[in-house]
Amino acid sequence: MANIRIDLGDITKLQVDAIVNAANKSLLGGGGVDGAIHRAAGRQLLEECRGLHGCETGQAKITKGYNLPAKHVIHTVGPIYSGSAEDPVKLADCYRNSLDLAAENDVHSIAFPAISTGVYGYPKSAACEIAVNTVKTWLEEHSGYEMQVIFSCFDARTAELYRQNL
Ligand code: AR6
Repeated sequence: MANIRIDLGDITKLQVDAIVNAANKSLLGGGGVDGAIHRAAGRQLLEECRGLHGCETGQAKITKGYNLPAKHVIHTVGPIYSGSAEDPVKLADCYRNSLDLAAENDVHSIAFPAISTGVYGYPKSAACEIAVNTVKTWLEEHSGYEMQVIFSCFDARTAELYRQNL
């Protein structure tokens, strides 16, 4: 699809309307991509996040990007992988709810990390397939809305998995 691309590198460097954070329910920072986003955005991001009072798994909340090149951060909470039937449902919810929130906020370019595939242990290949299918479906259902989607991959193996699924 013309409006989807893969970027190999650090999501915090991307100049887009919104980057998505793979956060935890507290929304108060952590390791992985969450830590990198908070470090790059600065203290003000944490202050705004305190006012959001957390987020449920599969849901999404939006803040400003502060010192990031991205205008906004969309914080979503992926499922902690357990092998249950809920996992793929919640992971798909993350992508769909982030895109809905993006569109409500006039976001026309958005970058996603591979949600849940780090600390939360979701098998990369399965997670990648869900990410691609959910994003493609959303774009098809919102074909009148201009949206560029970037899959931000921190390592070459993840980028290759996206390439295969696209
Ligand atoms: N840019 C793009 N992708 C990245 C970056 C980066 N700078 N850093 C890591 N990744 P993870 P999760 C990739 O663990 O599994 C946090 O502590 C990484 O290689 O960041 O959803 C939160 O606070 C992996 O493929 O998120 C939560 O507690 C992907 O991002 C918990 O981790 C997601 O890895 C969330 O775990």
